[in-house]
Amino acid sequence: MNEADNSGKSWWQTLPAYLSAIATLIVAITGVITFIYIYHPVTGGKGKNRLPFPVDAYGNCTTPLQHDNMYQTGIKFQQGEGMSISANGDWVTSKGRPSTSTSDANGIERTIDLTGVGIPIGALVGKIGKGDVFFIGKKYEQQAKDSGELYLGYWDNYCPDNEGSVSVTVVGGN
Ligand SMILES: [Ca+2]
Repeated sequence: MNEADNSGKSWWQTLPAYLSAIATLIVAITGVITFIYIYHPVTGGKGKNRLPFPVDAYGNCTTPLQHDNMYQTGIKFQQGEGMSISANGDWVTSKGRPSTSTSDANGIERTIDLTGVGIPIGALVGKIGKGDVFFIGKKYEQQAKDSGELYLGYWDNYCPDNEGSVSVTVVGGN
């Protein structure tokens, strides 16, 4: 009799904890699904059927002093909005010295930073509206740092000897 009473009491005391745990689980699962929807490059996000942009090492060359030639995507982001950017292909920062100056969108080497702002030469960079230039590389999944149109460029300190382009896919924004 006492044992039955105890187990009954124990069950009722434990119930709120179970409900709380289930509620927490539901919230967590919803969060994961939302995250996947926003960031997943194929199943989620706006603009998933957009064609890639050809960003050119020469035509879209970008330096600390010159952002005027960045590729204008026409896609506008709101600060905090999820964005997914991926880039395929190789480009060259010094024609005639391809073995040492060819790279993918991650840049020649993470340590080669001739411009002094922490971004390697040869990297794909972005800028949103009037915000600062930021490193994108081959794969970038972040929330937008600023609001405005997304611009893309090739990061360098000397542009006339550049060659090649990468194909950039952008998911998110309007
Ligand atoms: Ca160059």
